[in-house]
Amino acid sequence: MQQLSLAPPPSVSLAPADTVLDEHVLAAFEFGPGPSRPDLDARRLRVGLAPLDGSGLLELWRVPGTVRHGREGALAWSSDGQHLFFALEVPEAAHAGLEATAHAAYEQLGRFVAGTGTPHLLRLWNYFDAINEGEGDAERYRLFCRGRAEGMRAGGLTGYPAATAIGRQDGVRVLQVYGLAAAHPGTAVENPRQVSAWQYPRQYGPTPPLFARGMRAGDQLLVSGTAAVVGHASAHEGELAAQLEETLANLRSLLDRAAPAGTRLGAGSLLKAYVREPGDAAAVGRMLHEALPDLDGLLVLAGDICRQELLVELDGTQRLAG
Ligand code: 3EB
Repeated sequence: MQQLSLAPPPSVSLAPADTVLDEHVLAAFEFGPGPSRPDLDARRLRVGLAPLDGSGLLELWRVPGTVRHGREGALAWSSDGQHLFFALEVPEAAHAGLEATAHAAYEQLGRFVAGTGTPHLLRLWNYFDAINEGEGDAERYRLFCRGRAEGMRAGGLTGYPAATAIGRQDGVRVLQVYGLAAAHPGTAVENPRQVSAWQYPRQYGPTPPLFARGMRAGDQLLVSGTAAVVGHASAHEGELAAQLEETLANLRSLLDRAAPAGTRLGAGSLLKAYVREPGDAAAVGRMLHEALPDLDGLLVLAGDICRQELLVELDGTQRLAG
């Protein structure tokens, strides 16, 4: 198979909160309330989702090369020349609502990555408050989807990266868009159990979500937010355990399609679980450790899923068998 990514992809791990960020750290995610302070170190990103299991851990993205980092206006960046991490945090009050905010953020990040030697988007994370607020097509997730599509077009972004979109429960009206781009394109992968998100029918909103189910880069699969969506429909409304099992079936199906034989969910998987009800965290942690006893790591975070009826979503990274 052709190797598109010349530099090895970043390695991802969970680390203690007081880990010193050396020159090989591309990004360090912290979770929980508190201000994001990329002004102190552009690599230190904070997402206001309450950690419910794996509390206080950092999600660390490391590269073999030497990382430079800095800021350009509202955008924080870090790069070793092969991989670029970027973070945009845009107050919704700075624009006329969430749709315009998403438009502006995506246009800005499209223009920014185009001006670097690392223009190929691999992975994006989107976090914003109250994702399910608003009725029908006025739901904030749908407004975000529309603004994202407009901003991608305006910013010259073609092709769909792996992505996550999750609602914070913190009341802070700031759109956070974080991402990873590379000098060489990854290979986007879809899941045969699921309709591609960009082909979702009209009933889920006027503008479909633009993301790939996964992105393969070197010996790693970047796994998008995955929930109990089969075909295009939500399965097991209101049933936590059944939704989690369906989500694991989706992940296994994605690996069957995208990963070499010998890659299994478990060893080599680093997962984040987003749970709508904080009270579900312990059960989700228990079920995941039971199903995947050799998991590399798990963070359980309180977060809202983009469809009201979904209770849990997983994303993460998967090391591929050699
Ligand atoms: C889904 O399968 C669940 O809008 O970027 C997962 C991952 C979901 C990314 C996004 C949405 C997004 O449709 C929701």
